[in-house]
Amino acid sequence: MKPKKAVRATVILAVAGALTAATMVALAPTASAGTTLRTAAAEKGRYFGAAVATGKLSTSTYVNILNREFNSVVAENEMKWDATEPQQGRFSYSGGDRLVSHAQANGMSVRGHALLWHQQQPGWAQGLSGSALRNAAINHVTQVATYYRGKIYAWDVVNEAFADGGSGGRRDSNLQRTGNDWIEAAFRAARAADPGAKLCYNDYNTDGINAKSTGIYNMVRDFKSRGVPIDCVGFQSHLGTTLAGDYQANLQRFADLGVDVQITELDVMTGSNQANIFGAVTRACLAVTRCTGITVWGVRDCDSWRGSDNALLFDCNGNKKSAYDAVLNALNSGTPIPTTPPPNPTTPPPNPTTPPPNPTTPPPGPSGCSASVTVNSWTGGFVVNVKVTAGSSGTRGWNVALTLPAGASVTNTWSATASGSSGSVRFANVDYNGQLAAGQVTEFGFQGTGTASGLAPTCTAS
Ligand code: 9MR
Repeated sequence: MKPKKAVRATVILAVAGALTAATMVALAPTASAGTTLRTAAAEKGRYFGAAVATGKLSTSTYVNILNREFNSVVAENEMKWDATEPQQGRFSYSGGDRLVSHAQANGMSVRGHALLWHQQQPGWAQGLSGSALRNAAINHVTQVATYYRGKIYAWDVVNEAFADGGSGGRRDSNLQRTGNDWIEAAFRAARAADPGAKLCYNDYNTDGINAKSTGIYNMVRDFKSRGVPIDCVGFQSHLGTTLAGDYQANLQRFADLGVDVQITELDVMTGSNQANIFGAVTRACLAVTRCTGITVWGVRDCDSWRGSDNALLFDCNGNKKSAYDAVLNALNSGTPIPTTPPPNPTTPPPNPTTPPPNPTTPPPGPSGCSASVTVNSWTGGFVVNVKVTAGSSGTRGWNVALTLPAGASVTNTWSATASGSSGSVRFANVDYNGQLAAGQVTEFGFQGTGTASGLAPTCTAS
């Protein structure tokens, strides 16, 4: 996509101001000024990240800036579908692994980009449609998110699925033609594969309240109301020479739905307004409590996909630009994420005459264990997420049995070991999730072909 250059009037955000009294009370004391982007952002409880081309990790100017200034990275290309599954079912993680190792060695978190996107699909996927494509896409999400489980702070599960222009609807693509539920199927599969990662929807031309951002807003609201797992929305922010006056208000309306927001691919057209816009975007993020971090889409101007736009914070020699100073100043003067307010000292203590709960009463719940399933199906396939809850004695291990309808079969399983693939199937715990304390919950999942209706799991503890 191209950055949109003519965006409304030239309105630079005047941020701050709008803190409620309650928030003010809860703020941490002002921290000392950070001298790098990463320290300044960390002092405000945020990350500051860059998109990285792993091939440049051996260029010293590049890597010196990266390590000094950034505490989050995202692969510019190496974790996309064409890179990670170049042939169907054959996965390649070398580029992504290199970035993850670099991040781990340098105290950086990793954003994962992107599990599903209509662009940069491998040729074999471009040639698929219908349930074959749906199965392949969900399998891709499952495999890649499982492989990187525990290493990714936030995944762009789905990238750029909404149309430009005024429709506010979905973009046509091979993925969209598998059925409108492809996005929620992807989010459910990602949650089952890596329950610890934040799951984001990511898009561009959403830098303000407009038809496209409103379409996404409505999807997120719908997902939250139906329990589809979504944790965050990424605003790419490939910007031109102006910034929408409601940029911050747009972030805030998403945050008010109960998701985090992140600026995920920031770059800005060169010119007299560039530093102002970088500063205004940074201030907007810091003024929104749930804006957890900012990523710029590259390190130096010459690293950028935008070529002669000179759209980043460092020039080609690695010198800081005035845009850098604007961002650093905005970070240092921004609002820290509020700490949890201390309990109100004027609240009266609980009534001392209320008898304490009887300590000999056993905790509620049966001994053994119980299991429940969430099924996400589409024509020809399904993903099942199984929640195992330990009873009052806890478990040393567990076994879940269920019967699949005729014609259904399991194609892969995560966080459990399956015996059998059709009819009666049993799933046993793996090493790390067998031992559960009373009431503790663990989850595993499996994917299959056919239909998985009416599943009635039974759980046996050992
Ligand atoms: O910066 C990426 C560039 O190297 C690739 O050639 C391009 C391929 O489509 O993707 C660029 O990154 C895009 C990102 O993945 C999604 N949002 C738009 C970014 C810029 O096009």
